[in-house]
Amino acid sequence: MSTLVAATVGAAVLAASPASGAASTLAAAAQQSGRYFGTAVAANKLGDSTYVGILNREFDMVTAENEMKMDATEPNQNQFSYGNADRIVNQARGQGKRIRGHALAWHSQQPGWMQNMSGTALRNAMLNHVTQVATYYRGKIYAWDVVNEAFADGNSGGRRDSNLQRTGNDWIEAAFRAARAADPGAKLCYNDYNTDNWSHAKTQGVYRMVQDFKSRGVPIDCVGFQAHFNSGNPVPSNYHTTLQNFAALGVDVQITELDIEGSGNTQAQQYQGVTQACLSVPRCTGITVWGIRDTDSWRASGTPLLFDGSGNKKAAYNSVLNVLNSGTGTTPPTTTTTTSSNPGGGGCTATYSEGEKWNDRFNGNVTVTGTDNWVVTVTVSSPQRIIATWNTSATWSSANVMTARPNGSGNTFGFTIQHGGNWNWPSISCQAA
Ligand code: G2I
Repeated sequence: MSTLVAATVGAAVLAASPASGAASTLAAAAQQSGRYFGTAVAANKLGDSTYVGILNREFDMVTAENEMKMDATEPNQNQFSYGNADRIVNQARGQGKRIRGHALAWHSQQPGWMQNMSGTALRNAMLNHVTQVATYYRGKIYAWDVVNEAFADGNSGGRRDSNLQRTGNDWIEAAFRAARAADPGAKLCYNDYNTDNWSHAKTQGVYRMVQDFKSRGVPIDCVGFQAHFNSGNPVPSNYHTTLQNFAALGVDVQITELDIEGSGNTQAQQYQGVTQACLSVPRCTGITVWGIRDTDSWRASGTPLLFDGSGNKKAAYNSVLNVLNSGTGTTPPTTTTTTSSNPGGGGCTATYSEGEKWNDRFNGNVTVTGTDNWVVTVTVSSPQRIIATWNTSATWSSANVMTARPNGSGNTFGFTIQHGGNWNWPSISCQAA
């Protein structure tokens, strides 16, 4: 396997300190392109002032390293326990940080009572867990890892055997539907490791599942790439391709558990490559590292993180910060724009922007520039239906295709889409009339 060694690595990127005027923290630097920079946090370290100092200064997204897992949140069936998870959530929210929820359903870290279950009883217990935990944290979670690590390693490209898998192949989509119903505002992610190399069977297997989910309207919004790297499993040279191909399915992609064993410039270059890969994909919305100091890591002996055991910034820190500050980041969309011009001259641009979301429906708005006399075509995909409009006069040429014209309210109009589980944005085009 070839490792990623960017041709552009040079003194500027690995300089000891950021250029003047550039952002001086990971979060501020990531925010310049609309992204976040997060870390995993352990509740039992929140009394460590060095740890909390770095956390508060550098990161704007937090993942509970273990405290939201099934064994932690439901130690006895139907008895939920949120103390340690809440400590992390409250600390993060108190500092204005967002939360990635990790993880609702997983073959590992199951409480003992669940490990011994099977069949319908296990399926129902899993769905109840997803519903209860996602409901408890409703409105507080940016994105949930709904299902974690469900694909097999090796060359099969298929599912991992587990008690959950043996409840039926549809257990993953059932978990996603339950999560959507419980917290419609959270992005719902599938999260896995060894899915970074585009040519690996496991990557392809996950890709086919996401493609299938999107085509059938199963509610999935994002794919998490854990990104645990070491010399035996280096950053692949085709990482950008992997992220871009998943994003092209209509999902956000996120680096969710990044750590890279090593030291010095070799490690810094690998971190640089991962950061560049994310910045080059508009729908790569953020990066999370799996811990703060090397000594906080689950792989502490591999010194895989951005701060040393004393909390000092490593070369890898500076390389990540400088890439984030380089101004090369594409911007994640909350809007999409189409421009068209008429053969005889005149044209217009229509910009779609996301509105509010509910369990069963979401709003969208379109703003037209270039003319006051426009015709905008809004096409939704099955089973979606437009059930309300405002600030426009609308006609339908088929159930999926709406034609919108000005009604004297200006050049911004909106609509509500009943989505039937399909959260894709409509496609829009405008004509100057
Ligand atoms: O294994 C690395 C990560 C792989 N992807 C999913 C992540 O959830 C996973 O995180 C690790 C944590 O970093 C470890 O901290 O998950 C492990 C468990 O699967 C965590 O290890 C556990 C130990 O197994 C327990 O013995 C220990 O009590 O950490 C617990 C708290 O330190």
